[in-house]
Order: sequence, then C-alpha cells, then structure tokens
Amino acid sequence: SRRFIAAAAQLGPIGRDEPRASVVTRMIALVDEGRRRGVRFMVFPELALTTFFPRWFIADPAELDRFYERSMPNPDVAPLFEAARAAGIGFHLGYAELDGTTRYNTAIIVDEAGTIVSKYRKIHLPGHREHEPERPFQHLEKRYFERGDLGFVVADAFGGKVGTLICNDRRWPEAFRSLGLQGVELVAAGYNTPRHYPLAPEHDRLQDFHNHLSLQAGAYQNGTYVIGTAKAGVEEGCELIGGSCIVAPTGEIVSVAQTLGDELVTAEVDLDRCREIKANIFNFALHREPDTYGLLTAP
Ligand code: CDT
Repeated sequence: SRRFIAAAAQLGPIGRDEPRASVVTRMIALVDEGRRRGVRFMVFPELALTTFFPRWFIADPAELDRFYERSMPNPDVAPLFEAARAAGIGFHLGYAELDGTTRYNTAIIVDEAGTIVSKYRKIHLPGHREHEPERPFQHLEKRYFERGDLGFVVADAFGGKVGTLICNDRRWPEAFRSLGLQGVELVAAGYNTPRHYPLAPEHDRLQDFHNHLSLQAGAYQNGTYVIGTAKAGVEEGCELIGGSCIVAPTGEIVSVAQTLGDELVTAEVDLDRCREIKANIFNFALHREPDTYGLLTAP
C-alpha cells in the first residue's frame, strides 16, 4: 500500500568515544518503538553511528579512520539490520564511508526485508578544508569527504519513489529538484546542524527557521513528503539543532520533535497525496520552462 506510518528517528548527542554498539542499541530502541506504533519506514540522521567528527581537526589518520565504515552492514551495525527486518521496518541510515582510500558522507535506504535498495553520497559538502584554529569548532567536511559520485538517487521502495538528501543538500533547490524530476514522493534527509555558525553568528537565532524553510519549500515545490531527521542536542560541547519533522507535499509540517534527544516522530503518509501538487501547481510537463534555465547548469 502507498499509505503507511513513517518516522523521523531523531538521535540525541553521541559522545566522541561512544562505541558503535551503544549507538546501535539506542537505534534498536527506536525500532522497537516503531514496531509498537506500526511504522514501516524510519529515517535516522546524517552520520548516525558516531559523533559529528568534522568539528575537530584530526591529524592522526588512524584516529580519523575510527569514524568510518568499510562495509555495510558490518558486524557492529548488523544487529540494527536484523532488528528492523524482524520488525518489518525499512530505514534510512547515514554514515561515514571509507571505500578503499576514498571517503564519503553516505546514506543508504534499506527495505523491510533488510535489502539495501539505494545508496547516496553527499554532494553539497559545507565547511572548509584547512584547520582554522580561531573557530570555536571546525566544520571540516571538505577535508574529510569527497564529493559524492552517485548523482541524486531515487529508488523504488515502500510502494513509491524514495530519494535521499544529506544535510546541507536540503538547502539547495537544485538538489531537491533533481529528485523531483525523477518523480520522488518521499525524501529522507538527515542532518547535523550546529546552532552556531561562526561566519555569520547573527544567523544563529535563525537555524531552526532555515531548516524548516528548506524542508518545507523542497516538499511543496516538488510535491513530495520529506522526513528531516536531526542529530540533536549538545554534543561534545557543540549545540546541534533538533526540529526533526515530517512534511506533507503541501509543505505543511505534520509532525515535529518535542525534544533534543532520542525520539521517534511519526505520522501517516499517503504517497497518493503527492498528486495534489504534482498534477497541478507543479505539473512539470505542463508548466516548467527548462529551455530558459541554462544558467542553472552553467559552471
Ligand atoms: N552537516 C551539515 O551539512 N551541516 C551544515 C551546517 C551548516 S554549514 C557549516 C548544514 O547545512 O546544516
């Protein structure tokens, strides 16, 4: 069926030395709660298995490697796959990927049978490449990850078309539209968004607003559900926004987190409702004017 209960599986802070097993146990508790609430698909955050390590300049390669997964599912994560499969729940999982010697900020979608049906590597990598010690914390995604090489990915799953964005991607209409043009009906978007933005601290008060603005606009302009899931709370002294939510294709938030900790945010989604938008105001075939959009793809 195309009507089911979906969830944002928000995680609270993860410590720098918190073992994978501890994080996976927390995630399985959310899967158990999902089973009780009849959830079919749940979205975990970006880099869900570890602390948000790009906040530190890490010179020692062995120390950096600790934060990456070399295969998926690996033995640490297998219990999550097994618990979700046993519960009949599919999920979206963000993690740092080490593919040979290449590093990506990656997310997969796993169906109810435990099969990985899509993999996406983050394209919009924010932050900086070099150590900037004057900052209260770093944002070294440009140093620790290569730009994703898999394009914007939409998979057939859960009776519909399911796409992935990762954190900063959600702020870019081109990223959302790249999924919209593939007919996406549900976008999973995990994030780690620090409250404090050192380059424009006057925007700190706007972080929650800009998060929801981006998710809601992306949903409406493409006629798709969006599930945005935070890693939230004060993590190693750095405040991360929460606000995990489920957005309808009308752009309305239908369910939103109440805490900055581990929390399951649920709502019923009906993928047929995407048609209200896709067949009308944003009927792409009828109303787009792509031959005038050349600037969008000019370098
Ligand atoms: N993880 C991630 O992409 N975070 C960014 C933070 C702002 S840019 C330093 C975001 O867009 O939320």
